[in-house]
Amino acid sequence: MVNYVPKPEDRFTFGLWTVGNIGRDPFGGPVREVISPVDIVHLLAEVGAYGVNYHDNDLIPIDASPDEERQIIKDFKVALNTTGLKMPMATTNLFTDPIFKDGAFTSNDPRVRAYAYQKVLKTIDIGVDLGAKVFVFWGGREGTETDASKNAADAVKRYREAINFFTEYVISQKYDLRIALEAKPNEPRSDLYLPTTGAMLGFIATLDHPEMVGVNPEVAHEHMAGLNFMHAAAQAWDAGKLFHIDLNDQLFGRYDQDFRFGAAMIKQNFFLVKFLEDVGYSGSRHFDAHAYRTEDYEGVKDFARGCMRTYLILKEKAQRFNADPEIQALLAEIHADDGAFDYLKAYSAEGVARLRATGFDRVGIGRKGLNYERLDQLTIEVLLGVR
Ligand code: GCO
Ligand code: MN
Ligand code: MN
Repeated sequence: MVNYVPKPEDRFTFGLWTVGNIGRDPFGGPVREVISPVDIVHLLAEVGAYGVNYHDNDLIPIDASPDEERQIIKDFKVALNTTGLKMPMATTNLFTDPIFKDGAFTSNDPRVRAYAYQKVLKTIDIGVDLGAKVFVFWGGREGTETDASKNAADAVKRYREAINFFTEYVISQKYDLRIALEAKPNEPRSDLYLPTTGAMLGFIATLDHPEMVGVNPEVAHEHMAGLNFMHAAAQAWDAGKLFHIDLNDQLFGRYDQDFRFGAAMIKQNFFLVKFLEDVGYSGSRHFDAHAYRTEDYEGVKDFARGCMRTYLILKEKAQRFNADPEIQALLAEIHADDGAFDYLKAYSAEGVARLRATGFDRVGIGRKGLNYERLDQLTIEVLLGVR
């Protein structure tokens, strides 16, 4: 811990597409050469990651022949076995190929929707074979530029039919696989459907097998919408739906930055790590980010090591916060509760009568200072390393 060395129990994972990102952006071409999935696995092992996740086409080119596909999977398995890396999550690329330019499950064209289903079924089979326990759906192109093109309620209906189809498939195959839905407000479409983790949680409740479906919230995506990511993760946790998490960083209101974890908004990320550690989240801590475009592959390793190291530093800061006597004394005061109103935790007619008969010192309670300035300053001092 003192050296912030990643351990298997930290469950730090990276996508093939993260450290394998070649630095293309809308204004410029690649700045790094493509490296093979096998090389990526070795790079991740070198920096101390626990696992690697993938999209079907990060591993197998969309037009690979069956022979090529078999060879690629074989080589990948050898790399996993040699390095001991796990492959806990798989996902389908339903956004890069031009066929998906108007979405996959929400496309107006039934052929596109059917092709997307076919692609997902295949990725589920291969993913399970490689060891995946979580299957992520990120609807990269499920959205619009013009709402003249689609009915937004139909789009949600189509998305629901798709997820219901896949949960039935997983059940029929007796796979040990859970589904995690990832929200994003925009980019690459002008507006994406089901734009926030909260929207996803509402949607899950309408599915045929809600128990098999949770969320994969991403720091950057809630930040793009100007939302408090930790609150979204906490709501998902409360609902028993935090199946996976995409860690990275991002300033509010910007393009999809996908920065190194902790690179931009350290205080938010501190409260996130503290939350995950306090509640005992035990799933993958997946870094869905990529190195700055300025970097070569040594810089990519710095990036990957930095994600994990910052997480572990923030974890230690959370322990420090939890052990700080002054902070804990303030919290004890703030959270004081003598149980006098426990009768309101469940409704009863008797409770209502009792409540009606109770007098409150409204002015006195409203006048009392809460010491949150002091508490926040102490938090900042823990973060800045002076406590
Ligand atoms: C993004 C998304 C993706 C997904 C990935 C796995 O903004 O590009 O976060 O990286 O997480 O497709 O579903
Ligand atoms: Mn993202
Ligand atoms: Mn993501």
